[in-house]
Amino acid sequence: AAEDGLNGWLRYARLPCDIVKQANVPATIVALNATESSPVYTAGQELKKGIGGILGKTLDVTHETREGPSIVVGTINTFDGSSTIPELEEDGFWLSTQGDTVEIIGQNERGALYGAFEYLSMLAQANFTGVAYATNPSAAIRWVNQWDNMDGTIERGYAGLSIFFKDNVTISNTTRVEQYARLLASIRVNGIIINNVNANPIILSDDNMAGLGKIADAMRPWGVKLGISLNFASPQTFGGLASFDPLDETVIAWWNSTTDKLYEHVPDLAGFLVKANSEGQPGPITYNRTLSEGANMFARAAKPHGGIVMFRAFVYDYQTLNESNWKDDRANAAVDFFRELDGRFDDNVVVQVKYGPIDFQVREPTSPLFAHLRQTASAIELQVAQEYLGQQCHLVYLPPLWKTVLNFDLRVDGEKSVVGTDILSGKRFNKKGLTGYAAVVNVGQNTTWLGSHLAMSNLYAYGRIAWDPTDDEVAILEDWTRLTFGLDNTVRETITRMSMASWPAYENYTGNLGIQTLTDITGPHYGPNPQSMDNNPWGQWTRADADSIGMDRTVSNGTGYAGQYPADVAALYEDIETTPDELLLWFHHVPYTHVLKSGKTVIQHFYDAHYAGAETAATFPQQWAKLQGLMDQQRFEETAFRLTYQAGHAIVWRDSINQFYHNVSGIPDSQNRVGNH
Ligand code: GCW
Repeated sequence: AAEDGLNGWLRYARLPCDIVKQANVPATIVALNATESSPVYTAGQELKKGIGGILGKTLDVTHETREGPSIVVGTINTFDGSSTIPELEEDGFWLSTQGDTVEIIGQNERGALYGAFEYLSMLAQANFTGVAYATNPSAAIRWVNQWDNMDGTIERGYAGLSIFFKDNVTISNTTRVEQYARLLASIRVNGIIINNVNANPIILSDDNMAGLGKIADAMRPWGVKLGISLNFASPQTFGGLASFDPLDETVIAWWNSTTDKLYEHVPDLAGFLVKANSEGQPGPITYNRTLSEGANMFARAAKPHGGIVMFRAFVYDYQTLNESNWKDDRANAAVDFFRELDGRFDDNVVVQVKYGPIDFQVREPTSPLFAHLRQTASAIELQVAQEYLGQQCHLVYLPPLWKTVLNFDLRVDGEKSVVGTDILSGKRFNKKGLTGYAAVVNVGQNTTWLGSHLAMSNLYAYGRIAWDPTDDEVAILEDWTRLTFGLDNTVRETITRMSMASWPAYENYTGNLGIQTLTDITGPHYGPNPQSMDNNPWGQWTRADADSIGMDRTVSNGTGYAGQYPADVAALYEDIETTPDELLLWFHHVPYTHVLKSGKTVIQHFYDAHYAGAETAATFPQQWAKLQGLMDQQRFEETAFRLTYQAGHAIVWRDSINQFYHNVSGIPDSQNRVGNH
């Protein structure tokens, strides 16, 4: 069972006999011109393994074209079949199952591997229809980030210790690394940053550079490129220089030679990720240099090697935020820092922007920074690790949350500017090439990878959505469920129903109307703690007092954040009448008795929503109980345990939050559930 968990959605479980009989699969796999360890070679082996599992057939793998029907996998350059293949973009592929020969043809080797996984996904779901289509990625950057520390712990990791590091060095056994790369390749993720953005410079030691070489070797057959996070102060703290000023010649020379050395070990290193001048991290501002000057220093070192720099927009100063100043607002920070730098970044810098302006909350408005980076490549940062969303102890299927941002139209200059399809695709500002997606994943040594079986749907969906942000979240979930749990309808319908109800429920019991996840903000970000949000410099304030609640982010009377959006959107949020209820308290400070569009007061909405959310969570273990016998007992029990816990914890959330606001406001619940009875 542990082995199965490691396979995630790539289990290749045998289909029932009557279904196997319907499958008509050629007897030979031709992995065109594949050299050992190349992604096309991997594709050949994976097809053999998958078909062996799914259909119980043993296929031969060859590397030259053969007479007779076969499964041909290779790149467009090596393909000599008869199909006319539509134009393919980088990493794209063509899949045809219509003729006797199955054609899986990639624009590059990676694309060929992606096509092989696509074909296997169809077979595993007993989909034997004839298809012929080409598919291309929405964006070139589809990465994951791990926040693994060099000592083997993982910041915001909920599934055990690191698979990459231990005791300040890389782990020499790369078995898990390779298994992870396989999962990532199957969802078309093409890059990974393996160490925490709060970076330890020791990753640059000679031993660790050699270790990175081994890690890259383990992932290369899967087309997953390695990158690392850098600590801005490394030249001083690790290199022994007097300074880390990005304009200092000795500092520049140090980074250049360090980068050259890294590329000797990892010739195809994807690049760097940098968190600078944020939450205590060093950065260029320490020397009164701009963030772009800092980013460009790395970009110039990486440029000759074809590397890129993902520079995080999550920059704010938590020491100077002061709640007694009505106009202070952490949400303003990213645009305040980056707006005027647009156009000043080198062309191999990508600014990596969290989906909302604060920090992975249960609901946030779309980051307005996406509207300001017109000449600068940008990528969105999502989080598969459920930091504020129940840390994998709660089932929360995240794509519906991600879609609120990806589908949002920022109306730049009054024109359609949808975040996913227009901005992250590079189309709106004409910057095809370097845009895309990063997700903080934080898998660990746990045999489920994320600590929970059901949480894996989020990782699977992340890859699908980065490839195509219009991909339907329910369809994705159904595919994942079939691949993970088999073809049983009850299992699929139950998991789909629960998953689709899960984010709305979680929002209901942890923080609704745009007030953020009311968790322990200074500590683990887990469990209810509404009082911890205020009276500290972290800037995730609610401004709750005896009569009123919410952040006034209007231009007319508040922090001005609403004005960071293009005009149409700014107007929408400036006016309380047009602000949607779900973001009311993000943008406006109102009395608890303010009446929502739904007709309820804010406080009564709080009470009701918390009851509704906990009620939904209470149905999860009941729904799950009906699946006993429809899957292996281990996954059934482990999941039942988590869902039962979630149902209980949802009540804890409900009662602490309701009680807290009942106490501060003194307003009774119209249904008399809250308070002392
Ligand atoms: O939300 C905060 C997290 C930190 C994290 C930081 C970031 C890696 O609580 O743990 O640090 O965001 O994204 O840099």
